[in-house]
Amino acid sequence: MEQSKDRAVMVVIDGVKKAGYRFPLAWERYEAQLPQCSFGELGLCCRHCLQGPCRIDPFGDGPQHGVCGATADVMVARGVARAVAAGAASHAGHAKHVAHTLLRAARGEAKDYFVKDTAKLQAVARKAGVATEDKTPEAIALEVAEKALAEFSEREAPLAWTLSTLPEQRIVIFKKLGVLPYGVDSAISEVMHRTTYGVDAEPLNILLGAVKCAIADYTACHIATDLSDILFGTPGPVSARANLGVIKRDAVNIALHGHNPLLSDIMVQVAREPELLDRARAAGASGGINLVGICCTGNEVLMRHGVPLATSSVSQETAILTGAVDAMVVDYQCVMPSLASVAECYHSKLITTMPIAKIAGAQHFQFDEASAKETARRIVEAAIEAFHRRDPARVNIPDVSYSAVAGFSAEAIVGALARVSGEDPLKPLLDNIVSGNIAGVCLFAGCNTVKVTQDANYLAMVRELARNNVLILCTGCAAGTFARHGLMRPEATEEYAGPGLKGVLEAVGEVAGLGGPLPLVLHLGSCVDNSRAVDIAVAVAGKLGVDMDKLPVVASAPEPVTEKAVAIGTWAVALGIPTHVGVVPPIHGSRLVAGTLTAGIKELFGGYFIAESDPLKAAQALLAAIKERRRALGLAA
Ligand code: NFS
Ligand code: SF4
Repeated sequence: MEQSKDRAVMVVIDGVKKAGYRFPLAWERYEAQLPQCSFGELGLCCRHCLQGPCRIDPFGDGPQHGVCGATADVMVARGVARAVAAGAASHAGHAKHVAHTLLRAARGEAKDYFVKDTAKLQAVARKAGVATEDKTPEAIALEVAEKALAEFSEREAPLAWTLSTLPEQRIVIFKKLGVLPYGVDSAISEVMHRTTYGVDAEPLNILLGAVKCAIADYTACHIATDLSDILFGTPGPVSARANLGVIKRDAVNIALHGHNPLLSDIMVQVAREPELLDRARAAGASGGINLVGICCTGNEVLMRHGVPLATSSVSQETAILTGAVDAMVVDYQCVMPSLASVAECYHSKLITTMPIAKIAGAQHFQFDEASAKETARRIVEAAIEAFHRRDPARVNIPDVSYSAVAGFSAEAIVGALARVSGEDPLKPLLDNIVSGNIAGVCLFAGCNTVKVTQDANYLAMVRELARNNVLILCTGCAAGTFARHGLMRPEATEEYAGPGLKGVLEAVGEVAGLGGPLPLVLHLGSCVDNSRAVDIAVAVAGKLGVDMDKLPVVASAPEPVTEKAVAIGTWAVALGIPTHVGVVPPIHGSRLVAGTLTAGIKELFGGYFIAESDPLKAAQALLAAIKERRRALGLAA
């Protein structure tokens, strides 16, 4: 199988092959794993106690129960629930990290952080129920941070961020089904409890536990987005470039990889300091210091500072293989441990920064918010030092990069629409949905995987949906894909949008002063910023006076990898959204679980999973879901 549809990625892979270097990359390591274990693929393997591992024979000839008596249904449901819990734990860790930093900033204990966006602070305070009259921004921020942190442990009441960001009808459904979380961390912990040896053995009950945890995950994502905006600013449209061609031969290149803006935003601030720039130039880097982003932290700095995006998840190793990345700085999540060995073959430094995410072979610079800039400066110095050792003969930077317009936060979208229809900004969006110029909305989210030729599913699906006048939103590595392929440009609108959609994107782009149409896909940010998509959907639902499961809104993770993607997909379904996954998670060992997630769950929440590996069939399924909803709303389909 071809590794990637991304020309730049292929140039780099071919380059190292031709040069005779031997690096097994993710794709080769995957091949070495084949055939992967079918018990695992089906979800029919359990290791939750020391009597295991237990496996169930999918053909019915061998054992049908684990040692404790767990059935296939129980095993598969427990597997799904634990994946959701792990994903939620990641988002919760990220969100708490931001909340603690906001708290420390408000107390004056983290001098490099401060309230940057007071309007967002006010808005979030309102949501969180924090009074703001006669208070300084710091005093408000302190209370908001405390409120946020209080969302994590078990409380007596449902969570402020869940209640204040979702429609009332959804909350009623959640309450009725017992899936309204009373604490983010406690919901995660509850899944671990109920899926351990000898606890919950009712598969549908376990799945409801997974849904509850997924709603907690949504809440954590929203907190992460809100508090990051307070500290670093709410994104607005910004132009940048994307793909490996943004790495510069004549500059000290530092790749920012991972997730949290706490580190990467500070890196951006420090890399602009004249003293460090002088040192880079003195070292022979006439182009100064060039920061590039990878994965979600790349999205964070792309949408707030226009930092170019180098590449995304599955191709992260190729950044180092250009031979011109002097340092790659990582925090946590989606960072392949293999980066250490790839970096070792070059002059590149892999720098870890978080106490919970060290990598053998990497250099560790402990990051503490109290001394953030100091650490960031030391990292830049280390990169300059590595630049001295770069071997120009091994540099192979593909000449591929596209311009991209990013940073469409909910606020930015409403702001752009307000220029069309001041007093009632959502009206043009609604009018165009009603008239059918916009058939519906699809949010693309999630990763790139070795199991699909990188980007292939995204590209096939987005063209098909856009041609059919579906408005496209994107986050995470989905956004990375579209940016790397030039689909986040106005030119892509001209090329791929159906006539109705094109007209809308042109009209809004003109009025919003972009000097051309809005890009074909609207970049909402990182994976936690899927919460921004929810904000938009909730506002539209409110305006239409319906719950979210009535909206012609769908979601897709065509190339998912992580447990975070499983958590996000699950909450999207719980919020009433038909959600496609292009790599089928290990659920097919249980007809009951697979059937519930792809069909039965619709009766409870309105949303459901569409598991389809063929991108064109997937696009058709999403279009059918959009049409079904349009008809139910009495709109022409
Ligand atoms: Ni989302 Fe971001 Fe990318 Fe997937 Fe990983 S970077 S949090 S999980 S791989 S989209
Ligand atoms: Fe086997 Fe049950 Fe233990 Fe799982 S929990 S390993 S099925 S005995």
